Amino acid sequence: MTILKTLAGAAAALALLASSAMAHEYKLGDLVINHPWTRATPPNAPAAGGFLKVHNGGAADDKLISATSPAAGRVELHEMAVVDSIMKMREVEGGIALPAGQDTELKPGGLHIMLMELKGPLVEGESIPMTLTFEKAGPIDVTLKVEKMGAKGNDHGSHNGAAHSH
Ligand SMILES: [Cu+2]
Repeated sequence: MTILKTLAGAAAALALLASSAMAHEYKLGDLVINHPWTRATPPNAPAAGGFLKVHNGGAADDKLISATSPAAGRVELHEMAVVDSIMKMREVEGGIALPAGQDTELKPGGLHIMLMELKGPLVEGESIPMTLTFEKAGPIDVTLKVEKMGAKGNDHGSHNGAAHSH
């Protein structure tokens, strides 16, 4: 590859990065889906959590009923619940409710998307394609940003990379 081509490629990649960093938000009908993300995994990790925020600006409740990703053999929707004094995750029956006029946040320790049967490790900095399907709004393709291993997602107010120190 010539230097010129390399530079052009780098510029295109940068432009893509810049635009996705600024607008990592999706609109689907009355729903706004904000910053889908996941975490880097160690080799051979069987599963990873997926997180995002949904604002339902409509007058009717909606529901996240399923998700699929080419990076995972199977994707489930999970909630955390205390079972016999132990916090465990389990599948949410009927999907994740998105009440009208409200924000619903999927985050570590709470509701989340579970990528099962991972086809390979998730690498920090990469993006994972995912299709989300809502009961009323229908399906939408999004990408999950892969953040560092153990990221808690508390610092997304200022999502500029500089805040990722923990
Ligand atoms: Cu889970």
